Amino acid sequence: MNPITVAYTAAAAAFLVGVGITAALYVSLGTSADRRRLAALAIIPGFAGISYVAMALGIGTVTVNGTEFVGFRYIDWVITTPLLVGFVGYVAGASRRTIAAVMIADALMIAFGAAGVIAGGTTKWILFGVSSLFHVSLFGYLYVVFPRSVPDDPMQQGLFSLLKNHIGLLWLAYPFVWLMGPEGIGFAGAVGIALTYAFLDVLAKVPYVYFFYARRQAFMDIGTTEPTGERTPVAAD
Ligand code: RET
Repeated sequence: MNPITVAYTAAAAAFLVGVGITAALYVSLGTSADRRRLAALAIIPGFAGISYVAMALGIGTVTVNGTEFVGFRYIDWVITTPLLVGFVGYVAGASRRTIAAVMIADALMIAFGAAGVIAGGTTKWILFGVSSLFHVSLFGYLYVVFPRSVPDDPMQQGLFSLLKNHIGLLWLAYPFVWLMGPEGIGFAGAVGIALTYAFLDVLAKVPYVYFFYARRQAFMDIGTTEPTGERTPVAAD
């Protein structure tokens, strides 16, 4: 069996675990006001899983300018990475406007990266540069803009800082992988790059949704469910 197909199939299975985690989160949120919005987290591993199945089957993969363009990789990223950064903004209590702005900047980063693979010659490097500028802007949102609005709730602060650093570290790898692969300077081949992306994508998404599950208390409105009247004392033993 082709190693790329094996890696993509394994990744698709890992994303299924991610979907399971988002389902568990949904169930455990009960009557929380955040429940409906957080249901959209399921799209992150869900869409990635579908994309990996398509990639394993070779759907959407074409050769352009002598380089393989894995269409579903970029379709997956353009849908799911805005959600990854958008939800960090949501946890940070950012305004709808700010969340929309970060999601658009992210989608443009992916779109310019994809265009860079398709374009050849000097244009490729210009597009890579533009995509990288959007990448840098994301770090500005994560480390400068979002921290300003985080509510005074330790659970929410903890989740925000976890997500921020998870993205801040892992996403740095992507432009380097792109640069090293056949779409860039070609130090690494198609198999190495495919395995690396599969590994990075699983790490970027499955732990991400798990962090929401592990810190779900941040969405549980504990303050309002606290009994307000007299407590019935529990029999002492
Ligand atoms: C590209 C190439 C051009 C320059 C830059 C890139 C950045 C991509 C990133 C992708 C993140 C993907 C994730 C996927 C999860 O499944 C498009 C590779 C800056 C940051 C987190």
